[in-house]
Amino acid sequence: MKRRAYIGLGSNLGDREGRLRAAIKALGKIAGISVATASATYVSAPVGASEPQPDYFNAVVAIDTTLAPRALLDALQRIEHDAGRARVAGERNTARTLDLDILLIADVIIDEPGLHVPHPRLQDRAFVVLPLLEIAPDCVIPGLGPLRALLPRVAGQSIRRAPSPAAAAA
Ligand code: GSY
Repeated sequence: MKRRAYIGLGSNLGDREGRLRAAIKALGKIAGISVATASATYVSAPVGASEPQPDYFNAVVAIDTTLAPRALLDALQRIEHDAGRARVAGERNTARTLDLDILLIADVIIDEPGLHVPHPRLQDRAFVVLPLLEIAPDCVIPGLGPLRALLPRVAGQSIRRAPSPAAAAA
């Protein structure tokens, strides 16, 4: 069964825009995933960082996938690993070469160790809500309702849209 899913991408180390482009390309090469649309790139200050870090580049892509949610998560973690992302147990809000998060998988709700869908902090982050709204304006978040209705929650967060689309030259 093929399902529409949305993946959040972020990078705040190294060639941030290049890393997003490479990650979208890598996603499209995985058997069982096809990339449907990519948002623009959005730039914002790190949320929750305890020490100075570079700004994040973020984007959201829509994919169609036949992978089971756990297999999708494994695939995303392999791409992160290949981009040099080191996961250190217990470390939160550290700078990272690449972060790939499952935001939504159709109308699926999952609450298991290490796998929470929809993404539990989706509604609090302008760097997720804005790019998602750009590519899926009529999206309804299971358990939360229409994505559009979340806009006021993140309206106070400072974020700008970069000129080139995340998938440019991918
Ligand atoms: O949640 C993913 C990593 N991350 C981000 C991010 O992607 N963008 C911004 N602006 N801040 C962030 N803080 C963390 S952690």
